[in-house]
Parts: sequence; structure tokens; C-alpha cells
Amino acid sequence: MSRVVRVAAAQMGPIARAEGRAEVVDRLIAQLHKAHSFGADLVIYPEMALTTFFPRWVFDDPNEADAFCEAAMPNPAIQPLFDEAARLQVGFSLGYAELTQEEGRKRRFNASILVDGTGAIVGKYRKVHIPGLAHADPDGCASNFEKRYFENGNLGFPVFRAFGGVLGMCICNDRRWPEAWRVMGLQGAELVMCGYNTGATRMVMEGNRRVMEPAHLATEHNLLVMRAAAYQNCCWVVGVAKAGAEEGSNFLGDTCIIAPTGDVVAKAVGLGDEVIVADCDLSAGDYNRRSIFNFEAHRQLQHYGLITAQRGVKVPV
Ligand code: ING
Repeated sequence: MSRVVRVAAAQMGPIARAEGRAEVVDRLIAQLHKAHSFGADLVIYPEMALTTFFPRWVFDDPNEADAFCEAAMPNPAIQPLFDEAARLQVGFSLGYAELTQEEGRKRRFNASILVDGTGAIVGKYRKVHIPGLAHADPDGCASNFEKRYFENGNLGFPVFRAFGGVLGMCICNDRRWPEAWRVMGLQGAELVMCGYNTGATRMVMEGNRRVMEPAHLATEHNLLVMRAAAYQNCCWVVGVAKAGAEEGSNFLGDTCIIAPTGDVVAKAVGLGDEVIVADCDLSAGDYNRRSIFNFEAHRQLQHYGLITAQRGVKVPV
């Protein structure tokens, strides 16, 4: 029985450091309206969709990062997006930098939420794989200093029953680690949302020389990891970029919606604010989940040697 959710991926173009939350929220609402005009049930925004990608900079005082974080979600600046989405009965997922007090101390997480068509937050995730460095790079190659500002996520990789199916979230660098997808696959994820801020080029060391990695690799690796994840875990994958030339960084676009077969069914073509849409039948992965990727029948953990069997993974009833 088909369970179609019309999904919109709302790619965002650059966000300038000087752009205030109100201006950004106006852009998010404009994309919400476009998605709604396409009949979308769910709109997916990128990683850290409310501000410029500040971990491109090394602040002497890491606490300067607080200004780019949300101390509450929602909060007065973001509330108009929640209100308009609820009025239109459209759900959304949103990536943002979270500032919180937990266990008696201030903490920052690179987070995302899932909001249903009534405006209720039904899921939250905190980015587990925090890439980059916690300090300036003596090689001068790094362009990502998230470790200076964010802790590793402490919520695991949960899945959420919403929109008639089982949905999960991961964020940016998480998509490069097969385990992240498999933990959600083991819980029966049928659609996983992944926002990202990813450089279109990358500087690497060859011996003692800084060289540019071949430019095609950023695009190819982006699609490679998400298409493989969709196929190997029988789920839809929606990858959503913050794209374009932002404060001196050139970010990848390639926002896309990928079917459980690994096929790319919709893809953005530009580097600005752009909405793409696809009808995602959450049952589309069922046959492969029962056949080629029937984990119980074919995933021979007991023969993997060094890998100990995964115990205690919560599987939805
Ligand atoms: N960005 C990058 C990403 O994983 C990166 C960091 C780029 C790591 C390329 C390795 C190679 O897409 C974020 N925000 O994680």
C-alpha cells in the first residue's frame, strides 16, 4: 500500500554574516510558500539554515559562536516560520546551531528538528560526527572548525514516527559515515533528511605542498555517499545544501531527493534559494527490505569476525 509524502527540499543560497534572523526567516517562509504551491507536505531545510556557516572562522574566544546559536527553539525570531507552516499545515525540518544549559553547563550542538503539520516538534537530532579542527590549521588547509564550537551529538541516531512513516535525520559530515545510516536503517527508517554546508573544493597536503583536491570529487562524494546509503538501507534520502559563495567559501549545491533504489529523482540546478519536490512513497523500500537487504536473513554479523554483533538497537514495534 503506497504511503506518498510530497517532499520539498529547500536549498538555501548564501547567508551573509550580517544577515539577521528576520531576513533569513523571510527567505525560509518564501521557500515554504513555494513548496506549498507545489503541494508539499514536508519541507526540508539545510544544516545551520538560520545563519552564515560561522565554523569557517577561528574565533579567538569560542564564545563568540553563541551569537550564531539559538538559545531556544522556537524563539521569537523563528516563530513566524512555525506559525506560517502550521497555518499551511506543512511540516518541516530545520538545521540550526543550538545553545543550551545541560548538566549544569553551557553546551553547543549542531542540531536539527522535525516539525509536523500542526507545528509540533516531533523529532530532534544533534550532529554526532563533528568534523574539522578545534584550532587554527598549521597546514593552512582546513576550512572547517566545528570542533572548536560544537560538542558531539548525545542523542544517537533516533528515528521518528511521523508523516505516516519512520523518518530520521543526519547532518552533513554524518553522511560520510555508513554507520550513521545503518543505525537508522536498523530501526526501519524509510526517509532520512540530511542538510549540509560543504565546500565545493578542498585543499589537501601532498607531501609538504598544499594542493587543491580534483574539483569533481566534492560533487561525486556528496552523491556517492547519499545514493549508497539510500540503496543499502532501503530508504529515501533528501540531501539539502546551503549553497553558493558565502563569506569567502564556495559551497556545493546538488540538493537532491534520492529513492530507495539509489536513483536521484530530483536535483537542484543552481546555487541559490531553490525548491525541488518529489512524491516519496514511503513503502518504496519495502520489497528490498524483505529481500536483498533483509537484515535478519542476510546480514551475517556472526561471520563478520572482528565486528561484534550490534546489540540493543531499538526497533520500532
Ligand atoms: N562539512 C563538510 C562535510 O562533511 C568536510 C566537512 C568536507 C569533511 C569535505 C570532509 C570532506 O560535508 C560539514 N559541515 O560537515
